[in-house]
Order: sequence, then structure tokens, then C-alpha cells
Amino acid sequence: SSAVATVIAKPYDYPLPLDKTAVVMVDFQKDFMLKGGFGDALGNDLAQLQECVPGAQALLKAARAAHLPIVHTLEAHKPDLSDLHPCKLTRGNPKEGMRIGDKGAMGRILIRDEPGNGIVDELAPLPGEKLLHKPGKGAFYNTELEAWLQAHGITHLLFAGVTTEVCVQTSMREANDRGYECLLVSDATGSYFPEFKAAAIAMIVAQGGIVGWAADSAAVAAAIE
Ligand code: TIU
Repeated sequence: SSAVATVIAKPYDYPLPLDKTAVVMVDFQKDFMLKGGFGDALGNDLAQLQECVPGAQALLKAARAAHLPIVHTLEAHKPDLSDLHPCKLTRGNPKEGMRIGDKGAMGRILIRDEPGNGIVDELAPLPGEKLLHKPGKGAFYNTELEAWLQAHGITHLLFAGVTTEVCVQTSMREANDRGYECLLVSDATGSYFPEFKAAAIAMIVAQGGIVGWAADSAAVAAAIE
């Protein structure tokens, strides 16, 4: 169909073309959400990220019912670390055993296909949904995402994920510069720092939506059901 739904959003209503919109679930990985992963190794408060799981589940349920394509991104490096810049390996001056590629409680930290690199059970991808491994914070850097979106005729993106001000905001800014109309689902994204989440949403919708729109999962669900 060529129907366009309307999401009640900030800073103003978001037109959502049902056959041109995809959902991007950013990095809902055990490495960020659970003990023994990369986020934990960086010294973060993991409990903060659990708050957005119900909103992310609600978004997934509504998007699946409306047959929107769903992309699940994973921050992941190759086992030989050939896609890992030295600046990312050494940033934060991590202790021996807590660097990217080291053996952690859930396998090698931030390495593709290790147990900790997978998505948390509550938000597990279904068969047919796109998995996208990305070596950077942004989902477009050194990935096949743009080609995949073009091949599927996608012009509009709904973003969810962790963490709001790091991989989600970076990916949304990359998408905005590539011409995608972007909306951040505000209760389906989380940060280790609640004040950073609030600030990231505020700066995205400021200046007439300089990066895009924001709305909660209930507003998205109401528009697309
Ligand atoms: N550290 C942090 O807040 N985030 C990341 O390292 N990656 C993502 O945001 N996925």
C-alpha cells in the first residue's frame, strides 16, 4: 500500500509511509545490558538500560504486526580484530582482560558471534529480520546498511536501542545526513546516564527537528496498527 500514517510526535507530526519505513533496533546486546560485558567493563550502571526493554518490546510487536522491515544492529568486531581501530582498543585505558577481544564472562568482549555479542532474549530477532554487524558506533560506518535500505525502498527510519547518546544518536545523525526521515522512539531507548538520554532526545528534536522526531512506542503503535 502507499498509505501514510501520522505519528503524534515532537517537534510536530511525523508522516510515516507504511511501505517505506523500517525499524532500526540498535545494539540491544548482552555486551551492553548484562554483567560481564563491554558496558560492565567500562564501569557503567547496567540497571539503567533495563528500563527501555518494555518500550522496545512494544515497538517490536507493533512493527511486526504492521509488517515493517526490522534491522537489528550489533556492535561487533571480527575475531582477528582487523576492523578495530587502535583508538577504540585503547580508549579508556582498560585493564588487561577487559579490552575488546579479551575473554570475558560471556566470551570474547564485543566479538562477533560470541555469546555476549548476541541480543538479549527479551528482544531476540525473528527469522527474516536483518542482522547488521557494525564495527563503529554509527550503523552506516563500514556496513552494508545504506545499500540494504536502498534495495528495500526505505526512506523513513524508526530508531530504538542502546545507548541513546552513543550508538543510537550517532546512527540517527548518519541517517539524517543521508536523507532519511528519522524518528527516535523515546521509551525504547536507554542510556547508562539518564541525563544524557534526556539531553540527546532534546537536541534531536530542537531547532524544528534538526536531526528528526521523537515519539513514544504507544504513539507509534497507535499510528501503524
Ligand atoms: N558505551 C556506550 O554508551 N555505548 C557503546 O559503547 N555502544 C553503544 O552505544 N551501542
